[in-house]
Amino acid sequence: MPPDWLTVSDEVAAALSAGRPVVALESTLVTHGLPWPTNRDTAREAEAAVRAGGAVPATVAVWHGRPTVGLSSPQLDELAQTSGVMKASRRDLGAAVGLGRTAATTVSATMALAHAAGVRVFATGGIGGAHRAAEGVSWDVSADLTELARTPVLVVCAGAKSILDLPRTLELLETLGVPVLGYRTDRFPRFTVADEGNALPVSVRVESPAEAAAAFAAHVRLGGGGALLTQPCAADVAVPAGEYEAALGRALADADRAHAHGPAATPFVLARLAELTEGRTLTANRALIVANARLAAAVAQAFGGKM
Ligand code: PSU
Ligand code: MN
Repeated sequence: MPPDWLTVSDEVAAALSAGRPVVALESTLVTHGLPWPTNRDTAREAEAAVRAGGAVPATVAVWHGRPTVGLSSPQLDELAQTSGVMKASRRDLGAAVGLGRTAATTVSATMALAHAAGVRVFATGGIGGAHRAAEGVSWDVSADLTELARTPVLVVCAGAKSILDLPRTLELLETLGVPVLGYRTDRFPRFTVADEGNALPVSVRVESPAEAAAAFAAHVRLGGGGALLTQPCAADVAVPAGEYEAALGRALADADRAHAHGPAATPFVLARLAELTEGRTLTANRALIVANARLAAAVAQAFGGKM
């Protein structure tokens, strides 16, 4: 039984009580990560990919003060079209609930609510992490990492967002005891950036959804928290590293000039990158979110009753 403060949609509740696979999806990428109407289309496509994979999608948000696992289509469309929605990471959930707000949930907040509902698998684009020059300058390290350390949910993603300092993000994941499973890869994916020349290691490679499920289930049995299951963006839409880094240099400088810091930093830089690459990062971002939703459905199936 979910706690009384949590709304779980009828479809998701029925699937959970019957032991059928469910995949959580987040809402911050809809309100803050992608522009209208790509955000609505991506959210619908991700839900459809989960269904095509034989699982039930459960998009998560706080709806007028009610933490909700399994938004309806009209709710999702409304979120996608509304500007200025609150972005809630783990720390903001209490304020959103206590003050009756509607809020989009980041990876950290989505993990917390998915876990409260009993959902073990969650798909997103790229997690947050250590921002470039975070140490001693901004201390901007995403709450996604601390939530991964404590909450037993498997997050299927294309690594961490490539606007970040990826080597430091990987170091922090190790420190926090978060396994990084590479799905048929040895490399930690770089979100929308092409995988050639990537030398960042995952902690273990898995070859199938069943292996991912087995490694994660054992991690949790041994007292662990969350884990990542990572796959790179499809090569035909990923942005070459050289081109990406040039655009990112400009986007980060623009963010600084616009004083886009803290929770505003990531949305600003993603939007500016989309402009500077003439939409190529958007195409890549959309494709990788949908691919992750598809893989998450397969892993949720592989769990069966094993956890
Ligand atoms: N994945 C995407 N686009 C996004 C995000 C993930 O493809 O916009 C969101 C997630 O909600 C993630 C958040 O938790 O960005 C990280 O924000 P911050 O860097 O402020 O922690
Ligand atoms: Mn941050």
